[in-house]
Amino acid sequence: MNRDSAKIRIDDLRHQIDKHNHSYYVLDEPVIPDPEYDRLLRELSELEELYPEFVSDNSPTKNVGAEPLSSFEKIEHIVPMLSLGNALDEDEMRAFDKRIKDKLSIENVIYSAETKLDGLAVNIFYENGILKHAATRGDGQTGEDITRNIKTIKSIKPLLKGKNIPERIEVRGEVFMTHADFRKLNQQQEKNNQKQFANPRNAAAGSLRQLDSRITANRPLSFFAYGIGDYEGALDFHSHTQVLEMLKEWGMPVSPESRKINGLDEAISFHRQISERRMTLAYDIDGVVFKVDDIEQQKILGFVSRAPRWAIAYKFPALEEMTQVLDIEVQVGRTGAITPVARLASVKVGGVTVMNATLHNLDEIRRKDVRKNDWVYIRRAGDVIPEVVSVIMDKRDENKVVVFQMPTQCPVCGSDIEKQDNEAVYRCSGGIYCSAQSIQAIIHFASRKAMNIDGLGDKLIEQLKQEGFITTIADLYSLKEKREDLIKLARMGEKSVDNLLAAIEASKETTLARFIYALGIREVGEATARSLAQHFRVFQNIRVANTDELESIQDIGPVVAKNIHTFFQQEHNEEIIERLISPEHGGIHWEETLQVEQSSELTGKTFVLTGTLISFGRDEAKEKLQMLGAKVTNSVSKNTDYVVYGDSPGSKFDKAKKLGITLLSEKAFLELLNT
Ligand code: D41
Repeated sequence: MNRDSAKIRIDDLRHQIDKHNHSYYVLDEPVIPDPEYDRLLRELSELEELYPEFVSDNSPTKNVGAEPLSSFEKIEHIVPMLSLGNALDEDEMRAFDKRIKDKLSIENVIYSAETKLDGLAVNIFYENGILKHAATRGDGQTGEDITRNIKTIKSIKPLLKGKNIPERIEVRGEVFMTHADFRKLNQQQEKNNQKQFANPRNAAAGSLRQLDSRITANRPLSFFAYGIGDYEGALDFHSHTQVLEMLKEWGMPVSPESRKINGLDEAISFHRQISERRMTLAYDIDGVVFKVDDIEQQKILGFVSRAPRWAIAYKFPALEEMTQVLDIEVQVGRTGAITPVARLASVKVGGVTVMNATLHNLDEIRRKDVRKNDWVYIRRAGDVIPEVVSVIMDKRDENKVVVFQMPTQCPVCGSDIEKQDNEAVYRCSGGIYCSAQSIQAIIHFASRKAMNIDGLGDKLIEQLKQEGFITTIADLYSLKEKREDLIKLARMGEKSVDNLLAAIEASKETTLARFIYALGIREVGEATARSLAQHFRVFQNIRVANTDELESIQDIGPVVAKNIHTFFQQEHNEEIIERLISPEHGGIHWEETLQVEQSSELTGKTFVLTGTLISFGRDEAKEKLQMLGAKVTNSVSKNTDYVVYGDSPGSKFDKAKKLGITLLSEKAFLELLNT
């Protein structure tokens, strides 16, 4: 690069960084992730070092941070709030350690280490132990007066307690938000139709910089103190460790993850330990801060351009990165839930290469407005599944992005995709047929309360599926033809194969209720399966029942009725059921106590019952009608053939009259049954 192009690049970088500073510090809405920002800033410092003639006091390298918002009062810090240098890898950490040893002419450095919280630095000023005012870090010299907001944070005490309280002291620390509080806040924001925060840091920043402190009071903010600024009073400390101890004694919260460190090797290993535990902490951290523990040594080291030479932030790989969405596809979970997934241009996030990120569900895609070809932030936080945080709208090319459409057919098995009105998720209705769900389906089918196949556990099912012995539950009943192959299977002896085949054989004799339950229809548990068996008696009637009929059964609401109906509507499911119950194949059977009489005058007729019947209970009447092949539904419509009324009939009686439907008194009904 020559001098001219360096000048152009320097100007360009300064312009970009200024813009990002404004987005980050003033608007609390960063446009690029931190590592991207760090790269720009580093490139600029390097160029300024190579071409000192272009160094300027207005450069963002000289002035990290932003002007305070005009709407807050300004407060000057008594002692400036310094910034922190970074080490991005072990080599840079070694170089830092070496600089200190050289400068102090010592062999080994004692550090005080603490987690680096990803929040906002603040300065809290106490006079005679009373909280007087508090300010954001601002540009390091002057911050914004956020006293009233700081006072709403529960862990920050308005009075210092204990002995040796100085006449005046500046306490420095970091305001942040825990993951749990962040999630709660975003849920609350959604309920109130307010904007979502992209991450806990933005949420903390947005909450702290409210002009109305009543809003801040409702935001769950936390605080850890990490040091002191100016003070006046007889304080007795010689190390940073003692400073933290002192702060703790006065009642200030201090990070529990702080420790004295003996030398570089221990520092590196502490950084690694914290890095491994990072995902399990309740809040975001982006590194470990190492500070020379001895205050005298700190004084000798001093600082360069607003950063102390005695401290460094040894950073972790960032948890947020940006990349491009190559496509949006759907995945089918073990329970049939359809989850949209963003396929990404691969990117390293938190030290792991990420190529996919979950988009959770369709509502989420619409809310974030994520489209194919968009640039997005990817985040790996508390858990390990990376997610799309937000779209970088600045980078959207309207001509290239494609709006996502939920497919209507399962990508794995082709069955219909269904959604229930009260749920955000879409589901594959393929149940027992869909191979994405079949393991789960087979495990359920074989379980004790279903077909009760002894010895067919989760592990074995998985193995049988992997080796191609079974794909659906129907295949279990052909296993006997593969006895010899099964014996060859790892860990399966002759005896255990025969035991398994015998258990499968024994499962064929069952009850209708168990069989229905075993099919694993969504939300059809044991009790519902029993109600269905009791009501319909004959399996065939369940298979053809419409949702009205199903809803007429106690405890079956519209959602479950729809699940049952949709299940039997799927051709694939019907094929499997046929195989299971056909005598030539599965041979599953049960005693059908009540058979439908061949045909009667009432076959196919629809009845509604209303009022109290004297000769028999409502259920008994229903049963009798069903035995004769009639249907009994709950509500009167133009499809109703007869309405039977007992004592004090309800509105169904009036409706039937209006629609001109044949009304039967109990006496007339009995006569009809007897013909
Ligand atoms: O947890 C932190 N974010 C943190 C920030 C920390 N644990 N210690 C810090 N120490 C300093 C010095 C060494 C300059 C007193 C800091 C910061 N500074 C800091 N935070 C924001 C800018 C600088």
